[in-house]
Amino acid sequence: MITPLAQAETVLNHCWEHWQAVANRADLKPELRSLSELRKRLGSRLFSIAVFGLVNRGKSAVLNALTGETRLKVGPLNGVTQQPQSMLWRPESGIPWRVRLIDTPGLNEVEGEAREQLAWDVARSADLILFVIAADLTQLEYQALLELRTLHKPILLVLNKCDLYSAEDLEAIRAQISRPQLGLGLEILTVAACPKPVKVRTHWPDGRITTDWERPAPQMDALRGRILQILQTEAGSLLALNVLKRLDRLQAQILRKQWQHHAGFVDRWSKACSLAKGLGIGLAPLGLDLLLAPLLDGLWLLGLCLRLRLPWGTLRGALGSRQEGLWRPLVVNSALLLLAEGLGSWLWGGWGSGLFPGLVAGVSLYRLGDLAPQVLTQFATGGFGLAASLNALIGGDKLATKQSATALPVGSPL
Ligand SMILES: Nc1nc2c(ncn2[C@@H]2O[C@H](COP(=O)(O)OP(=O)(O)O)[C@@H](O)[C@H]2O)c(=O)[nH]1
Ligand SMILES: [Mg+2]
Repeated sequence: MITPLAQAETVLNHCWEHWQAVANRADLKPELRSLSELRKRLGSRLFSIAVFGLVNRGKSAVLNALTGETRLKVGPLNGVTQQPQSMLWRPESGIPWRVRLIDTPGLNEVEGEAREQLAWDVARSADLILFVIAADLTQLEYQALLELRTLHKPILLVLNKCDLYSAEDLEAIRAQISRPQLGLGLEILTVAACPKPVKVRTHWPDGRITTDWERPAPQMDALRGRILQILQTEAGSLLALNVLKRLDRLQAQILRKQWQHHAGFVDRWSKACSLAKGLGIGLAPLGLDLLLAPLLDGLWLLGLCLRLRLPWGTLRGALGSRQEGLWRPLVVNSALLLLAEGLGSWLWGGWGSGLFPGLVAGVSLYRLGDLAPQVLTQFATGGFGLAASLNALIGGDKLATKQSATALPVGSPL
């Protein structure tokens, strides 16, 4: 059976080869560079985990405790983590993945559009998101979670600082977060990344009693165990899903630039085809003109697809799709043409009978020009099997951790 990683690789390679023909275009350089990075990413066996949450929830502490090293600065003051920082973690022998852990500033510290964009970029690049909280959800945390969920990524909710709560309190917090009206359905993992120091009294043989403060060992088993399980069972699918989603965005960006770059051609071609259709139908005898109409429509669409280098299958998808396809306006155009034929011969007869349908056919094709780019782009974006692979991954049962971005509650039940 073909693995999701192999499937993603095939799609990515098709896409890469296809756009190589325009590799020397300056305006497409950033997208092609990103394509090449995605290819590297797919071959790297590097799994990316980003941590999000408000300030002081213990995000940096959680990552330190996961790796067992104090590599990130931890502190009670706001702004200890200023920029996203990443570190590599080799989880365990026997797991063929390296993990990139990405620490981020608190979401309530992120100010300004550029910083917010950076947070979104980190979230998009991650294969798995850890959202760290340290008590029941606040309104801000809930909103942030809803936004993150729109990325269609697996999110583990990490309830940190469990050393500060009794077992009953922890159960109550979990129940609060899991209540159905929040609609989150997230997996909650309870940890203590950096437990509060406790007083330890030592009774010495000579009768002395000393008191010291000692920090208990972190309690990370639940989170570490879950991450290792994901790495063993789902990492390939999650990486494939992430790469394909980013490819989807890249492809949409490339296509947007294609339409901009070829705007002049599209306009000239649409005008030329409309004129040809108008004249052809105006001059052709009845019967032949009805055959000519779909042929010229097809020629116009084919010309657009070839010039814009839209992937094969775009036209089939755009014409064949039941809902958003182009067949509906094309059928309307044909019906209009038939009507115009009838009206033309009834009103004017003879030579005049061809002019009216010719005019209607030309204008209706030109008007279709407003609709076609949008529909073609939509079907081209999912070309090379991208849409099918994404649907198989999102809709399939391969991902136990996947969360659907649909069915979110409207308004805030907090
Ligand atoms: N009691 C307790 N305090 C913690 C725990 N984890 C982190 N902290 C404290 O929370 C504060 C913020 O930690 P930090 O990792 O810098 O938070 P960040 O801003 O979310 O990255 C620090 O003073 C940590 O010592 C925990 O498990 N238990
Ligand atoms: Mg921090």
